[in-house]
Amino acid sequence: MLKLHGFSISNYYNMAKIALLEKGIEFEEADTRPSQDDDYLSLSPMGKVPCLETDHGCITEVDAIIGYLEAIQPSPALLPKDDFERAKVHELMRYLQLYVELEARRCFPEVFFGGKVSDETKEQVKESLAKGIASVARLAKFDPYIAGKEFTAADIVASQSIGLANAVSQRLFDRNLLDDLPGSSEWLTLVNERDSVKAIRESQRAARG
Ligand SMILES: N[C@@H](CCC(=O)N[C@@H](CS)C(=O)NCC(=O)O)C(=O)O
Repeated sequence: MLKLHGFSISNYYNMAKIALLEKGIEFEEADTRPSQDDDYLSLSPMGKVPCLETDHGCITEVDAIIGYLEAIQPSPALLPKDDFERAKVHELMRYLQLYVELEARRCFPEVFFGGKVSDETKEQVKESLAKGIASVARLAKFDPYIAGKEFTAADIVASQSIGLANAVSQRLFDRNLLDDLPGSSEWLTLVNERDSVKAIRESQRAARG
């Protein structure tokens, strides 16, 4: 059986878990923290989570994990069959991760972990986040899903990255990113109603106690 390594507060872990739940694939969870121990590095070369253990070996990186799940269980699809539409979903996933999530992440130490981030970093993140969100706004359709008529892997990534980026933006820059993404509030409501996303929230609640 597939085994997903990670922990319920990790948004990347939750992206992989939502994909498994959406597809109805049986899997077990291993409560695993990121680690630089040799044992874990032999499973996940950067020591990050998620890591999906299969009968053939391990897969890391959310895009690769979702691609694998799509290949072993095509239905329900999380990627469009049409080549162009599928590329557009991958494009959105990259934009969300590189230009929104990773930029916001630079401020996580202050927003989530009680640390401090320099004013210079904050200024840079404020600017790059605005640029990143504007690029997502140009790509997003919210019709009603982020890439169009169907729920896709881009909705999964967006649902687990925009909220965290917005927490950074609201806390440090007093700016609601959803205001810069027309249609996103309705989309978020729709995505939050899915059983897979509800299950994630439930396990997060349980983990926080
Ligand atoms: N690009 C990776 C990102 C995974 C990631 O950054 N996971 C975080 C937890 S949310 C992690 O393991 N951080 C520990 C580290 O960066 O060493 C993916 O798509 O899976």
